[in-house]
Amino acid sequence: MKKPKPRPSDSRPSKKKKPSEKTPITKSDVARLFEEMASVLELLDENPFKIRSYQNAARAIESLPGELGEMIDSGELLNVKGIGKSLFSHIEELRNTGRLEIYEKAKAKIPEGLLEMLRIPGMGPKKVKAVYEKLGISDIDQLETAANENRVAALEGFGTKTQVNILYGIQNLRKYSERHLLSKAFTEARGILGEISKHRDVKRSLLAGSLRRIKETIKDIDILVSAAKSEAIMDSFTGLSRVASVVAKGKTKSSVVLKSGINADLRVVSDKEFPFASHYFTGSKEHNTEMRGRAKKMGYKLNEYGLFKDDKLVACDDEKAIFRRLGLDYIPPELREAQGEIEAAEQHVLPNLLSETDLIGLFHVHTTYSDGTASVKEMAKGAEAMGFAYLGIADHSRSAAYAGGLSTADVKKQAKEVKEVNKSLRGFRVFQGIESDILTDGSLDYPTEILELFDFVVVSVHQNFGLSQSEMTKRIIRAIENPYTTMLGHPTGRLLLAREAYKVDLYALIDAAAENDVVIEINSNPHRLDLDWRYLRTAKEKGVKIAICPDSHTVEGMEDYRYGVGIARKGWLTKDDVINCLDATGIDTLFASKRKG
Ligand code: DGT
Ligand code: CA
Ligand code: ZN
Repeated sequence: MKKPKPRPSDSRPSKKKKPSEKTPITKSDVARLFEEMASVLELLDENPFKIRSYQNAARAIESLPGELGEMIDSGELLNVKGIGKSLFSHIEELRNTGRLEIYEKAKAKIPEGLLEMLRIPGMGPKKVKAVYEKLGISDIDQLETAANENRVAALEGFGTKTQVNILYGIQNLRKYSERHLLSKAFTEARGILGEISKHRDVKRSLLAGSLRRIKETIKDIDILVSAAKSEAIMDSFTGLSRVASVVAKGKTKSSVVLKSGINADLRVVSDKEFPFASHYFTGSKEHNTEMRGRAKKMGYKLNEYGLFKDDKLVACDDEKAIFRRLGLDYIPPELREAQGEIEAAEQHVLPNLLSETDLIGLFHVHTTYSDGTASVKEMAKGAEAMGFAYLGIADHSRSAAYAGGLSTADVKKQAKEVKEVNKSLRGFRVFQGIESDILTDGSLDYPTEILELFDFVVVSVHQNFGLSQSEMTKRIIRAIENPYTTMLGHPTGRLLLAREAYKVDLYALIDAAAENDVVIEINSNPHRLDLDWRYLRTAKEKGVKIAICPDSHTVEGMEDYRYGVGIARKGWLTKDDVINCLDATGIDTLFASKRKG
């Protein structure tokens, strides 16, 4: 790689990477690292054969069946095409030490900003090299400036369209790296709260902010505690083992960056202030603004320190008391989004929100018949152990070859197995469903005589995401109209912070679902949370029923239903809106009515 002439802005210090915690190595970790190694070597103008060998190895490892660790120990990995002795020893090194020396060395030879540019969709090593060598661009900020100045389009192999895509990609990257999945933030936040709330000075404690409101993605963790004195609490917070660096440490507020990359704030207030602070820091900002406006109209002043009348504090023991003072029913945190919750609370018409204990069963889980890791019986027993009375399995259909979709023979074999499991597990019921791909023309993935064997049919889009909005909408509506369709799976296909939703008219899908008695799922996998909560009230108003679906591929993954319940609550749903609250007999009736059309 040729060094470009330095530009004045090149002197900016590069950000240091945070150390990451050691976890067992997975196939995708190794594949990702080999892919990155290939890119680094390409940036360094290394031998193309060497580059290719890393790329091939990455692909080979990604598609390996079985446990990587076992294959290393048995040496079986050496028999895999594309994994020679030296790559094998790299994988061993990675597993044993958590790092790969030659990768670290190669990486050290190039500016860190070049590697970051590789994360922009469409910016492969060739393009990164071109902007570096020809324009002297060595990080994302410089690339953005150059693209805005129209200097990138002029490069050979780029053009205006690429330049626009680069700018769009940079925007997305920024948006995504600023936020975190709800599940990841929750895991961290609960861990911190668990430790902090044990502190002897702490009276009350709470996770506030977007986490408490169950937003699908989270910018930062807001923790609030009440205590008479804060120093020792702040010391233990900033000294937690999950803390990577301390941004600020004060008497009332401290901010840290966690090793996981998430920022966390801790605020300590007096116990008298706690209810007001908890309301304020739960937000949302928009809800707070409306509340403050209402208070003002009623002759009060409301802020994070209290509710005041003529500058005198109106004492409130908890949030409920604040709402009551302002003539409102208690508004659950999930609803505090300025979506009409204050009016509803005033008129005493807030919904009686769904709770986790209302659920009697779950739908849409995968088994070893397709890409799940547990058998029908293991999944059923897992659900039973979690307190459920039934489980609707739904493996992938035959077109989903990448996920081991079921052939018609598999379907019949599984039907037998489901029958046996139902006989052996008394008082528990397995429903045999299928997650049928919606083919490009909107038809389902099996002929009628197979479709009618299932208790229920979930229909989902898994390929051909690039259709126009009207084509995609037509395609999915056709699937909804299929008389065998029971349920629409992950209606937008989005992967939070990773893949945009495909273009589709969700209101038209909701109308079609209402007309055809098709249930819509809340895919409760924290990467999806799809249908989005913002559409749930429309669905409910149109009479569409909702199913909480963990879409899990493991027994433990079924626990994700809790996120689905959170999202359902956020969408104002009650137990009457959610089919998981029917007992097995109710589900039988619902599914049977569908099959008769
Ligand atoms: P995010 O972006 O996922 O962190 O979302 P939040 O809602 O957690 O936002 P954050 O962390 O900036 O602030 C926490 C809460 O504090 C927010 O929900 C409402 C309250 N808050 C923060 N800034 C303001 C403000 O300028 N005005 C009002 N009324 N409330 C605020
Ligand atoms: Ca926050
Ligand atoms: Zn799916």
